[in-house]
Amino acid sequence: MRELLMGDEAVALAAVHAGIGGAFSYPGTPSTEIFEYVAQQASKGEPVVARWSANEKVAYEEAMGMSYVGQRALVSMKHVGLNVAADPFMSSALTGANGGLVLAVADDPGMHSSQNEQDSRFYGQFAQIPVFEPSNQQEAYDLTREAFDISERFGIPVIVRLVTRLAHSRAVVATEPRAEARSRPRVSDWREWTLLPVNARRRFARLLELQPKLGDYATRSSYNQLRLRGPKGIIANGLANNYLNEAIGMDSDYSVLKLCVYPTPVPLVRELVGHCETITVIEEGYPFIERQLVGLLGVPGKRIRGKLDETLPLQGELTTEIVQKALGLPRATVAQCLEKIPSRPPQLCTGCPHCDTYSVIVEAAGTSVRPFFFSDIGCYSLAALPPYNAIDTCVDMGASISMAVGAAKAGAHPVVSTIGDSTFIHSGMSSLIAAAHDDLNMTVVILDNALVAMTGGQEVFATGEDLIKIVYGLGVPEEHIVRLKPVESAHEENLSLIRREIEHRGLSVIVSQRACIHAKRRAKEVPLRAPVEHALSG
Ligand SMILES: Cc1ncc(C[n+]2csc(CCOP(=O)(O)OP(=O)(O)O)c2C)c(N)n1
Ligand code: SF4
Repeated sequence: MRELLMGDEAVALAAVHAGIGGAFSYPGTPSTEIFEYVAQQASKGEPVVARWSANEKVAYEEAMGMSYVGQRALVSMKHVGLNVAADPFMSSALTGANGGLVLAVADDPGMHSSQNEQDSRFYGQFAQIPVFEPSNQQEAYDLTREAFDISERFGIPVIVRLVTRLAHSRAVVATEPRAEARSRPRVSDWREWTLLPVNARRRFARLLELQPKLGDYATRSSYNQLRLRGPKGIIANGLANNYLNEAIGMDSDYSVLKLCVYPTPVPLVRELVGHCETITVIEEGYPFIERQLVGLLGVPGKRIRGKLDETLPLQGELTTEIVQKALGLPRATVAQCLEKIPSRPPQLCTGCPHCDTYSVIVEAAGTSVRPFFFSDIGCYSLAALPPYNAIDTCVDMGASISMAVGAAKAGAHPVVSTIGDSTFIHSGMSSLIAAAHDDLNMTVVILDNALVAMTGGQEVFATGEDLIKIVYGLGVPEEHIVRLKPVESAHEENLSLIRREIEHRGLSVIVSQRACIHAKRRAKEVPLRAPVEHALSG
């Protein structure tokens, strides 16, 4: 079969065709569509479980559980999600995998919709497991299928790393017939998955013993391709190969190593370096290969060019034009035209409930003492901009409450934290327990818009009275759990209510309850598609 697929969809379909029992994820651009495509396949009758998880750590552990009992599992997330899942991820390299366990992680160079840039290849190296990095949608499909086989062959998890341009662009993909879903026998030795130090030492030794085999596998992989021609050498990773091919064409005299499977295939790198006088390393992401190549002292007699000597920029996405410039080739004119397009600042939708909530917070806060406004990641982060200017911090999911705890403990007042419902469930709840336990002098506003709006409107685990019950269950005094309806007609009432709770010398939680204006439309759509995609963070 041939299908027109986004990179994300190619990964999802490959996983379904590889016979996964389930897919687990927490939304985040540019990875969201991986899970949504699996969910779409499940709704068409594929025997696959697809359920959003409360956060990425939970998603990873759910996938581990499925692998442990012998079924194949896919877990997907955006790059910063892997920071949240890092704890089980790192230990899963020791437990290993039973049913194939594949982590699809989507990096966002250029920060199109993220709070930072990071390169997940380092996580693969850190955990000492294979990383597959497709250069196009066909490879996204093929390599994901191979990832499940390799995971089972070596008994370890495998990372499939995508980047935004690949995740969100489409190409025709030739697919293979679906494999029969097979369950592997249960793990017979309890010591494999029980990482008491005595077992963990043994499992770590096993992981170290695997390394030469993994290196050998990567060197032989047909996805790593070495083409020896002239004395000018190039190493390009994953998607960067597209920019390179566009810049130099297929018949150029450059010697090229196309790198898509890690651990780094050292013999191939050595062969290229031995053959060439200069090596230009073109990487989408950090200078990961380049650093390995240069080390502390460089390669005697060879010139290594790349991000470290500023031949290519250290920050942002690559483009064909950047690659052309790095190689001293004439620059295409397309980029010059694109540079002239004015940027459009993101905005909250007209009629958004967050607008009413923030206008009342700003008015209640007054002008004499500006509160310390701690906030979080979601559509509501846009309240950092005029006319609200009501956000002083936005760092990582869940940080608003924990940072407010730190500020309250330092004696600051007023301290106001704003957090969305999904972010609260993701990682705000655990911080609120401490605030409630010590009855800290701070005000938390939970923006309950009944869905995960910023990433396209996925469902939340708790909204309305269910959310109130969670807040109560975490120990917040009932008399300081306040419901607020963010509508213009209730403005005066809301104003006195927020003023009262900010003045209260203890913890208050105000739950602002009104659905996102896209909620009804979203409820009708299966599978879910994004009503808005903000350029701020997702
Ligand atoms: C660790 C991590 N995972 C996922 C994301 C992507 N992301 C950004 S905001 C957000 C949730 C926003 O939902 P909510 O808190 O309900 O606010 P809303 O957008 O609905 O206002 C997600 C999943 C992220 N930035 N960081
Ligand atoms: S998508 Fe919903 S929550 Fe986000 S800005 Fe628009 S109305 Fe507000």
